[in-house]
Amino acid sequence: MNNADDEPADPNQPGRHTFGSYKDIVCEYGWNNYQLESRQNAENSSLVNYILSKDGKVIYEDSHSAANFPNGNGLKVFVSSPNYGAASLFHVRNFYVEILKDFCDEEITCAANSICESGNYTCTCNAGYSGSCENVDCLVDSYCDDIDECGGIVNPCGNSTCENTEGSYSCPCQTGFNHDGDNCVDVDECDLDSPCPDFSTCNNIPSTFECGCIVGYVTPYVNETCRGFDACDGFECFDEDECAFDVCGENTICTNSAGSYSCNCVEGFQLRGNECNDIDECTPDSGPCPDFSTCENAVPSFGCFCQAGFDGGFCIGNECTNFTCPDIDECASGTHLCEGLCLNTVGHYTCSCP
Ligand SMILES: [Ca+2]
Ligand SMILES: [Ca+2]
Ligand SMILES: [Ca+2]
Ligand SMILES: [Ca+2]
Repeated sequence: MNNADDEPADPNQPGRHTFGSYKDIVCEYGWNNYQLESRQNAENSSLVNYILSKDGKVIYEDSHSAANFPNGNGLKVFVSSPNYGAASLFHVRNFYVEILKDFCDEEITCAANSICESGNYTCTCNAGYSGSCENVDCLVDSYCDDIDECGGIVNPCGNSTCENTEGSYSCPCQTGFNHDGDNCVDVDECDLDSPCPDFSTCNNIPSTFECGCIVGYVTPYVNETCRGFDACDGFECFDEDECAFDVCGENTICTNSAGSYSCNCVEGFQLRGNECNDIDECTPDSGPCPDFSTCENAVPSFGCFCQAGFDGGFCIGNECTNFTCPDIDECASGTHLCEGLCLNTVGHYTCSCP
């Protein structure tokens, strides 16, 4: 059957084009990159069919086998002839080829998270997504799902945490670490923020930092140190009153000061080594005691005792300032034992006959 009277295939029109001497134009798709041409064989008058590229290059010629048709690349070849495969092209009547125009200009609805690629006639999943969308058929019931990059054996984040996100993933560092390229390195909070209060030191440690009072200062906190911003919020260091404790030892006076304290010996004691020992005021000689008295050391302090024949008695410590031991005039006081004349002397007296 010859359909020569049919409307000839216009290679510049969208359509479905039939090979051979039959033309079955159904305008559905675009005619864009290829042309169809039928030429008569000079020897036997048979028709030879060609698919030509736009620049005239023969892509398909005189084939009885649809398997040789260049499916893909915008061509879809269909064979519906019951005589397909016969020797003569005349018997191959209902070959037709659909040539798609710009794929993405069609009313193409690609799956969510995919993009239409005109040159490949596909919808391709966006980066970070994968799914069933690999060819034209993907338009129906296709999908592009987020790739869980963190779910594989290899951690794309190296030594840091992998966090899957929609369409991508991230590699957040743990708290207290910052990115340095691909690595997570500890943040030196002490260097950046001075997060510790007065009278404390800041110690940077992996993932956090620690505040501790300097020597001489204490905190009312249960722990002597705090760790991290939350725990150190409100952390304070106060001067320690060391004198509230027996830090100086015996015979001392403790004096508290900001960040420290001092120990002094009480009066009558002096520091020897780390101890306050009694001062032996009577060494050397008689020490602070006046003439005609005997010095006796005591703990603390000392005493001056007037010798026999001298008045004044005794004094203890500070009482001995200006203390004297005056001679007793036994002759005048009548305490002498002379039967004759009495002659007073320093510290005693003498008797003589009248
Ligand atoms: Ca992801
Ligand atoms: Ca740190
Ligand atoms: Ca103190
Ligand atoms: Ca003494």
